[in-house]
Amino acid sequence: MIRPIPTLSVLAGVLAAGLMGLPAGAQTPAVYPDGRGGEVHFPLGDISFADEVVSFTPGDPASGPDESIPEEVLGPPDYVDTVDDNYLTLGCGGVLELRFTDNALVDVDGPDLFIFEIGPAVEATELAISGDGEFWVELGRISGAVAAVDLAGHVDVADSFSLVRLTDLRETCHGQWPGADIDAVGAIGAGRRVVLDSSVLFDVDHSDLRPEAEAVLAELAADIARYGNARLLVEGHTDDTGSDAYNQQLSVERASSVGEFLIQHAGLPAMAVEIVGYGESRPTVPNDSDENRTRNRRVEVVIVAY
Ligand SMILES: [Ca+2]
Ligand SMILES: [Ca+2]
Ligand SMILES: [Ca+2]
Repeated sequence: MIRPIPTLSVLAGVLAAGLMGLPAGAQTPAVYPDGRGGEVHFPLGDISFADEVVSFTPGDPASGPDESIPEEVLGPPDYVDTVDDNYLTLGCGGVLELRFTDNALVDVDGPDLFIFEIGPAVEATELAISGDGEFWVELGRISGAVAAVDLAGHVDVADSFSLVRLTDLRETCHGQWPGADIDAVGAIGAGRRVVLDSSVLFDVDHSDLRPEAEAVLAELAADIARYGNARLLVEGHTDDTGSDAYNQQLSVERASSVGEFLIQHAGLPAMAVEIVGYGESRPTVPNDSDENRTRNRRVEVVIVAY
């Protein structure tokens, strides 16, 4: 279920396309009906929404098979009326875990996470978010008419999150649709996530940029400059070879090299760039082959426009 990381050549192609007149950063704000007569604005448009189902544990009782397909929650809201099946019924106590891949959930001014729930009222659902799948930040519950959640007070400005977990709180356990009915999950507070392959950026065990890296990063910097006001999270990651402490240090130094280059070339003030080293703590895939370790050695840049 894990989407392959774009290779740098693909990325370079995307960035080149960005320079040829596409909207800056492929960022197209859009407004979506909230299902209750109102609208919700998403600065990143369609990429704002959840991209992958990590797991789904139906509740007990569960709903019928047509309402128990977790992939119906992915992408923008598409529920039209009660006869379509474009939503997931969690079932009583059901648990759904979702991943953002092309975007990252961050704290911006105002609400950051929006749950598109269908039906007459938002049924009580507990929300949690995570960056690594192990440490979860509990955001509390949504219920009544409230479907938006603000991360402020729960997270740090340098944090980004890729995982969201919804747990039905067993308040509606009867009828055809037991538990919460979810159409879509979107990040209002979001940044575009760009993944850079460390083997292109750096020589083994080094943190100074290779000449080949500078050409790619210059294109990324030009792309970022088109946003106008933006802040960046630059996140370094390693594989699991070597000690935790060594990998932590290497990941910080590599993220710093990328961050300093982008500050110089994207015209951003230094305070707009947060450097974070995650060491080996957030692998994209299990560190069980050379190929997977290569994928885990990366620097991710989250671009948050404001
Ligand atoms: Ca997405
Ligand atoms: Ca917020
Ligand atoms: Ca849907």
